[in-house]
Amino acid sequence: MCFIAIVIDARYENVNVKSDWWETALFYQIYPRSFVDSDGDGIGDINGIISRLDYLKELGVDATWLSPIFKSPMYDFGYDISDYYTIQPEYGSLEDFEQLIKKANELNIKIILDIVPNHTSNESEWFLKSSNKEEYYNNWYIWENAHIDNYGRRKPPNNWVSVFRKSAWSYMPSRDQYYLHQFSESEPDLNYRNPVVAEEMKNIIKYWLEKGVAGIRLGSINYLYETDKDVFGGHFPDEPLTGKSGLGPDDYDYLDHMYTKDQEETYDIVSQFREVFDSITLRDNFTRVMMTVANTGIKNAVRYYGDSIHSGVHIPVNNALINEITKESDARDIKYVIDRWLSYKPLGKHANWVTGNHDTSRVASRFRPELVDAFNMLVLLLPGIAFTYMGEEIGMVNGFVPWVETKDPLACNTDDPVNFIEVSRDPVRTPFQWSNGKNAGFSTADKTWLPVADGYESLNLATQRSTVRSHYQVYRTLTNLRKRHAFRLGRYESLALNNEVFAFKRWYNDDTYIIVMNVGKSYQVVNLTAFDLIFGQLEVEVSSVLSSRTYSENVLANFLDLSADEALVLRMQI
Ligand SMILES: *[C@@H]1O[C@H](CO)[C@@H](O)[C@H](O)[C@H]1NC(C)=O
Ligand SMILES: *[C@@H]1O[C@H](CO)[C@@H](O)[C@H](O)[C@H]1NC(C)=O
Ligand SMILES: CC(=O)N[C@H]1CO[C@H](CO)[C@@H](O)[C@@H]1O
Ligand SMILES: [Ca+2]
Ligand SMILES: [Ca+2]
Repeated sequence: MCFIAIVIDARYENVNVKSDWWETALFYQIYPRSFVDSDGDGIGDINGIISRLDYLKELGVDATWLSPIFKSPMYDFGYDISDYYTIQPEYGSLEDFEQLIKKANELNIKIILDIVPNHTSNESEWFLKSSNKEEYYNNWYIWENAHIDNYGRRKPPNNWVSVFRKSAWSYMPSRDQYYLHQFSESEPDLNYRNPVVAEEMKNIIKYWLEKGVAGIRLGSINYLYETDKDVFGGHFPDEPLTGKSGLGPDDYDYLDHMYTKDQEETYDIVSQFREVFDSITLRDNFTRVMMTVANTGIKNAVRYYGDSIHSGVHIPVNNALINEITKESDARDIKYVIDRWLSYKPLGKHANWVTGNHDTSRVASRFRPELVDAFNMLVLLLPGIAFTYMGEEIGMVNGFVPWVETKDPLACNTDDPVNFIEVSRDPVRTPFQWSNGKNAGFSTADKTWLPVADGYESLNLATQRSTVRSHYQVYRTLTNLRKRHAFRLGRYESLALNNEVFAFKRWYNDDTYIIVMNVGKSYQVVNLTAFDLIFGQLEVEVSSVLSSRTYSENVLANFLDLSADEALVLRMQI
């Protein structure tokens, strides 16, 4: 539902602006398995989340999205759903979930669910019935006959490779056919060319929206369709090779995925799903937010905002800071990647920023622990919507999970006890570090599902809460600052002041801020008067943990020296 922004008074203190709840919201991602374990079985759960809602409130988050909590055999830790209408028993019951919504509502925190539309679990009833060719379910998945080679041997139908490596096809004896799985073998792709499947997914979305969730995240949306095989005489064609060096036929990047990603039909099904959100939004006069994730080129990515033909989604998750900013990136790269999203995004739509999730090396490990505050400043103070993956507010680092304890199917698929570490997602899923107590305060169990990361004795919430200067304190100050008009509604301008120093300006009427971050490893001196109307002195609002500067100290606009990794939020003196 659209609300029109009405600016009544020019002075920022008195401005009365209506914007819908999600347009500048802060979304906090909880990976439920690793957040809080309430019953001592070593696995996080819903009652655990309920017990820490006050923490989310204190942090200043508006909404939390939960990685999947539905029934699952957990080969891919919940992204392989076997029953979309049931909560995974080890996480709790439907009553527990209803309690979560109720308690969250009391604190005005919104709950968002993560529903996986591309595939089910291989142990879902739908798949088992389809495997047995039960009439109604026969056509719910992508079944293909084997390719019989010159020696009469049974081979997969074509060369398609799964995102998790190796053939995207697995053989099912009961049908004497192969099924397609773009991800793990335990995640057979649904067949969206069967209208019944699309209808069922709409029912699932409706079911959870009716339960009171404020929105739903639909991941891997650009994998929903494969090419139409009827166009190719009834056979799915091979994908062409990318020619990238150092790769073999088991590697995902070996092929150019022109037939298995970003198909035109995706945008139509997205607008059909959107109608479900809109009908409930309209009825209740409360916007239910649709988020999608598509790791794809920028032009495809922004198509999810919608166009004149298709209504799009509220939040097409922008993974650019995850996928394109690396240890090697400098200030110019950061500016470029941010500008690109803002340039391609349709005018009047809302940007969003993400630096972490349950699949991505943590900021402290991907870059340096010293840059944690700088990246939190980026995410929280850039224009639009912000996402934080749990633990980034205290600068958690990747844990160490040895081969024998490795759980992630992506890592197990490497069959490589040495190099698995390069792809394993377990290190970013280790338990939240609440305190220096047993299992970092996550659980009373003797063994937790993944080991707690080393160093939790000093890196934990309790310690950071009781310290004056900590990532947590910086984060809280930023979430408060974020409520000001300059950040919620203000304009944006950015500069790479030199190769190492990225800075941006946010302003609303006469309230003006400069956020400046030295992402390099050496001392730098910059001149902020390169920004229009920045001069004289600025006051420090927030400084990174290792900065020598403190709140309300003044700095000179035309001569600002920054130590390596130093990041500041400065306010222009009026
Ligand atoms: C589902 O897939 C997993 C992982 O590949 C496998 O271990 C399991 O046996 C499969 N289940 C069925 C019912 O085929
Ligand atoms: C809908 O909700 C908005 C914001 O909560 C409120 O301002 C508006 O008056 C409501 N409209 C109707 C028709 O109830
Ligand atoms: C970011 C995200 O949602 N990643 C998930 C995408 O889907 C695969 C397959 O289900 C999961 O393994 C990822 O965790
Ligand atoms: Ca538990
Ligand atoms: Ca698919």
